[in-house]
Amino acid sequence: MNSTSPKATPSSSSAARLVPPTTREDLREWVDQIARLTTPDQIHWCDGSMTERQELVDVLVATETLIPLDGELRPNSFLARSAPDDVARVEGRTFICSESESDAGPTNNWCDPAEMRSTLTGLFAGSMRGRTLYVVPFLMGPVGSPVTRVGVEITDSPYVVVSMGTMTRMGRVALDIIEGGADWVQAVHTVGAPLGKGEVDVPWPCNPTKYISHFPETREIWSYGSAYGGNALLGKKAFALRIGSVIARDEGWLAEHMMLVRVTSPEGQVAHIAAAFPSACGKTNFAMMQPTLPGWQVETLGDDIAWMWIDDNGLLRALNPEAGLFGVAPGTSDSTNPVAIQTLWGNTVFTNVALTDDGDVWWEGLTKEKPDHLIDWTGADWTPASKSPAAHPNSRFTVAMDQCTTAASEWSDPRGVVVDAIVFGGRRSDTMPLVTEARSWAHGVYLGATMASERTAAAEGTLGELRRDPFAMSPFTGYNVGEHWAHWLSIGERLRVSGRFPRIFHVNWFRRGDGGEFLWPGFGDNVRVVKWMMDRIRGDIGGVDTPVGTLPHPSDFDLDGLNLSAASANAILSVDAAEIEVDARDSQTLLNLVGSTVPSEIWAENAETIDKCGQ
Ligand code: GTP
Ligand code: SPV
Ligand code: MN
Repeated sequence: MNSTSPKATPSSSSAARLVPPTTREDLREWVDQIARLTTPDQIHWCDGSMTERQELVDVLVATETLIPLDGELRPNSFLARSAPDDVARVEGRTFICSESESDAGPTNNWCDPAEMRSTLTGLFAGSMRGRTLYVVPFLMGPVGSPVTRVGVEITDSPYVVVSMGTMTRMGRVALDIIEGGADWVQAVHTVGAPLGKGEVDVPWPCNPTKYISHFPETREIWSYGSAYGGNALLGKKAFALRIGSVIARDEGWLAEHMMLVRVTSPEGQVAHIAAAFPSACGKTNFAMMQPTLPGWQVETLGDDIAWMWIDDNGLLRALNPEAGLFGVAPGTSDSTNPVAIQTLWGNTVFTNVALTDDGDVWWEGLTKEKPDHLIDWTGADWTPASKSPAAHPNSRFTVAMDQCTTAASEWSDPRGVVVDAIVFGGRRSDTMPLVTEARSWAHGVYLGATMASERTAAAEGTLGELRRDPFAMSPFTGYNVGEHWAHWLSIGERLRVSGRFPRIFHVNWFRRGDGGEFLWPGFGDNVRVVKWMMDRIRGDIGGVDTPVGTLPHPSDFDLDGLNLSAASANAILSVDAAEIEVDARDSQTLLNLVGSTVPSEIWAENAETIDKCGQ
């Protein structure tokens, strides 16, 4: 169908939007082409206004996709319950369709682009029947930044539109930039659930068949069958990381899975820290940290993605391209993350958490006492005697960054901030110490390349299984992982000009004792690690040279007031050379898999690590 068909005029207010609000023929032609393929009943060009958001929310409430929460307890907030088989990113169904298989590299699923196009054309044909096709123009990054990019997502899910309205700068603001001549990334999404005439919709339409496909050469994204998170909110992982990393490689900057904060010490020392942890491993918590040490302040700039570039003075700068938070709910509480709890006071969409009897939300870890009765994330009655969790382990909240009570005013500054420290970290029960500083930029790149973490519920897979997750980007690098490492090394070469290198650290909040308990209190006490980093950046203190880098000298590390046994402190603040050697040799499995694209510097760092273990 085409957008001017009379059948496509459901009401006067939507009709107004049938006239494409752009003079860009290429954009109109693309939307027409997708509409001809997917045959929606109508087309809605999103302007990003509050009126539009309200109209969409009304639609979502009518289809019971959004359940309004109690207006006093959680104003203007909603609960969404997904289909039980659409609860997280699907890495096994995520494809990088580069012309050549070697460009995707051995850690991505590759598919020949022609073959994928043919599969997708078959799946997308008629896929929006009975639905509205929404055209969602959006920006990744604030207006005016050198790295800001434009995307247009076509979707048939109003839940996705509302979420994109929170997670990105969506609507007119992006269309104006396209109008001004900007290129945009094409992102096409369908839930894959066409509606027959008179057929009543389900609250969470989706399809058991799922494809999250990326075409790096043509900068296109095609997503089929899921409405959940990174599978469907295509500005996030698909654009800002997978396609973003390809653009960044080509243009000489970095698109990374990192949170971004500004830390101020009691003496007024300021540092900007970017940290890459795998999914559900503590980025949001770090980004909103409430330091337990007096006088310290952490301000939030971003919680999931950082785009970084070298400015005219040779400094590495970073900004958060998103405008909202899509954070993990379970484990979030007044004691672990009070800032998140404050931020979620209202205007929030919760997905797959539990519903309380008074119309509020609950998840595991929110309160010490479990409520006597809940409706769980599947819609079933739940009591503390129930065997399964009330909230899905990957349940999430979607809320505007503006509402974050610790957001730094610069969070949307197009100039970004100068990065003083880069932190890598994983969830490791053993081996890796609480903190170590890399010996050099190349050693830091090696630590990032070989980092490992135990699997979480943020993606499918065996929970707790240790996997290498280079730069916390394993599911997100849109090109050959070995080239990603080489790209990081080349950024280091370019930083030589100014000599202003961010320091590189590796942290592990997740060491466990023999009984499986966490040895380190974590959360607000992580400021103690940050304090050590700031002392190192200032150059005031030395450290202990070990095979994994420089560890704190125990006398330089602030453990005052912590109830930490000497044995625990020793376990997390030292390394066992034999364990590090085992780990370094285990990393060789990944290096061998990556093969010819592994930079020689990375093998050299691996050899040096093993060498030092023998000394
Ligand atoms: P994505 O949004 O999936 O990319 O994840 P994220 O890295 O932002 O994850 P988040 O900060 O939401 O981490 C979620 C999980 O990590 C929760 O289970 C937290 O309780 C746990 N967590 C975060 N920080 C700490 C810490 O310092 N110590 C411990 N033990 N757990 C932590
Ligand atoms: C992650 O899994 O790293 C997330 C959530 O940040 S999602 O957007 O679903 O990818
Ligand atoms: Mn993430």
